Amino acid sequence: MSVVTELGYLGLSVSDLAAWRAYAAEVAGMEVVDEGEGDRLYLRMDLWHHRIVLHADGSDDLAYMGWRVAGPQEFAAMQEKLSAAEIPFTVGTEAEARERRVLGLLKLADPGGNPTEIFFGPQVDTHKPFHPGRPMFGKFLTGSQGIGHCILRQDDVEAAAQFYELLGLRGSVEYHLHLPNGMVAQPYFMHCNERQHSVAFGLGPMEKRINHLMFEYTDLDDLGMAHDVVRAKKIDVALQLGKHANDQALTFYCANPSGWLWEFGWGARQAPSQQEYYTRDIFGHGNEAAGYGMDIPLL
Ligand code: MBD
Ligand code: FE
Repeated sequence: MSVVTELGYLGLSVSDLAAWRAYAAEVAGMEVVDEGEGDRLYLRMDLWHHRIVLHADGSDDLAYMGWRVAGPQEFAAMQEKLSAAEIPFTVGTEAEARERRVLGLLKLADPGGNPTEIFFGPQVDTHKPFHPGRPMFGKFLTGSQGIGHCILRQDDVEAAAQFYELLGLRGSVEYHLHLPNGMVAQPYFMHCNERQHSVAFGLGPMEKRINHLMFEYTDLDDLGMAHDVVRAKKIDVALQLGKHANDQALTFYCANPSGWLWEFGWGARQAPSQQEYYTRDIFGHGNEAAGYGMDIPLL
């Protein structure tokens, strides 16, 4: 049995690399690494070589998601599982693995068409202390919980759930949200480690592949500092500070330079062992800037 253990890395397509460099460092506090390639920047959140690659290729969307398996045996077993399920994939060449700074990877697409990679053996630069892009009180919460979570476009929620179950994630609908138009939004959340969810979908039609990336600070004061910077720079806030019912994280959502959202968070609880659903959040998360696909009534 081979299962993915974390959402390990992300590739983002961007049009304005300079704006992204400033945003990642000065707003979020990530470490920007420029290896002089010209077409990309690396974002560090911990001791890994990188957690995010910004590819300056002109589109402003998710480029790929990297899901980790433990090692070479699990990587081989995952290939067998995908083949048995008749899900097409290609095994990355040595050059492709080197480009991602991993020992091995395969490439496929999820049912929503989102480019997906499964890898093992990330390059971890234990000799190079994490150096935040701005002063930080604490760290990014990664480790066995991975980078954070993504909300993705999926036209067929059932197919998406089946695909991510095959990869080894678990979950179901966690909210029934009554929309002004009389419909009930039923977003679906899935996890593969202590992080309450690593991927979610089912929020309706979306323009981009990704609605948001959520990442988490270990220290509440870093969330507060990020919030101050976002307000001082007058960056669009789509959802105000509030606490979700499912992961119980204190978060807010603001626009990134590609026009989709980053959800800044702190204090999430771990996934309960049995399924629950909610009809609203604990507090906050009021709608502010419209048009980011998060105009949903969480309260
Ligand atoms: C989340 O992280 C989220 O983005 C939404 C919409 C609801 C609950 C938790
Ligand atoms: Fe979220």
